[in-house]
Amino acid sequence: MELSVRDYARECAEQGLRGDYSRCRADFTVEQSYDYSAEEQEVWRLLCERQTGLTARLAHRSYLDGVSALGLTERIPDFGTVSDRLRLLSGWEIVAVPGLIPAGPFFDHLANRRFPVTNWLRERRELDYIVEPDMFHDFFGHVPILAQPAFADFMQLYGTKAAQAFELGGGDMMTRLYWYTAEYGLIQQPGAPVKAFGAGLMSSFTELQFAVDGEGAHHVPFEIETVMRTAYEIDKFQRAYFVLPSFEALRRALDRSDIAALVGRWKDAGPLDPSSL
Ligand code: HBI
Ligand code: FE
Repeated sequence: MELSVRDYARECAEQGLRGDYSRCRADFTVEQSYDYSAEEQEVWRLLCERQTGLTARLAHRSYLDGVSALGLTERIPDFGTVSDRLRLLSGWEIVAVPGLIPAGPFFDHLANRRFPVTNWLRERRELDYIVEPDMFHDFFGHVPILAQPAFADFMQLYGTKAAQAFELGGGDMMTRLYWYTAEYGLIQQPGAPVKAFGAGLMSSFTELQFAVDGEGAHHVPFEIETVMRTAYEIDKFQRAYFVLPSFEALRRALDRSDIAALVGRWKDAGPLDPSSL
């Protein structure tokens, strides 16, 4: 049984999560009321200014194209405007949410080409690190690459297959796939050194630099079954980064995977140590 919005709101408040879940609809979306303070706009500008200094060199071309096409860096973006542009580019749209939402509704949004974007922004003292996803992580990290057609298809397919995998007890395996691609993925770009595209990297000043060309960053060729078996850590730099040959390869790998068979084979096995790959 899915949690009701009210039960989830109470749980989030008890756990000290920051979002206001009191105005959620049944699918956990809210209105974006565009009434950000001058301080919030300034924090947004600072975050974007600092991060675009890095992404120009370290991010994949498709990510950079997405940022320019969607117009994200001048001020806090308007959700409706970004949705209109994204719809034309890849058939995706964004919806506003108060923060983390339960896995079921999250996958349902993805399966319908809607990306949930958190409607509140971190504070000035949190420029470097924040535990929960905020608007900067979601907008600057996740949204630009949704304009890339093969990645856009992968994310929709992920929503569909994740729902199925969770029911079979393969939740951890699907979460690892998301973690090592949508959050911390690296990719080859023809004629260039390895680039980044994952949202956890795009929204991190320190880990983006470490992951792409840091001394000691461990790059492993992408292989979907290995990725789904590899443990990860949430509050340290990753001990392995998987490198895609192309976005099309990612889409194809998930499309061709028999998720039920993979889950059956590995769900009860202990995870692989990322340092050992
Ligand atoms: N909710 N807003 C939001 N953003 C996420 O990335 C997210 C979520 N709920 C569940 C969830 N992610 C996880 O289940 C995925 O990491 C697989
Ligand atoms: Fe994220």
